[in-house]
Amino acid sequence: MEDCIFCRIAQGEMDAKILYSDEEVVAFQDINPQAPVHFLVIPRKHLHSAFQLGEEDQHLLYKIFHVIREISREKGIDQEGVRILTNVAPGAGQSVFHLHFHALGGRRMLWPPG
Ligand code: DGP
Repeated sequence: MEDCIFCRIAQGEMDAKILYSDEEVVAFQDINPQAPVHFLVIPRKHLHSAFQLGEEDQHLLYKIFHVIREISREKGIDQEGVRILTNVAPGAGQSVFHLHFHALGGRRMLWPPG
């Protein structure tokens, strides 16, 4: 989608610190990190949110979680704990309307979240 910033990052038209990229998914540092480690993993396919996932996207979900695990290992946070989340709709905090999973670590996570 032309006016989607995450599509533009995935296509290399906008700068981001890319951590991983293949034909299906892209991972990059969050521009406004909320923890010592905070990255996002997105499908290249433009989906508005997790609620637009279809049965045909099952592999994509596996892939996203696989990439999160691998990057978490590389960053050395996989053992101590990683908060993985996706916001759906503004009321839950979604501000970019291209499906993305946050992965946060490197500090103690609180529950309940704000
Ligand atoms: P959410 O609020 O759940 O939709 O998360 C959107 C996240 O995206 C937020 O943590 C900040 C991040 N973000 C927004 N714009 C950019 C950008 O242009 N580059 C990068 N790297 N991250 C962005």
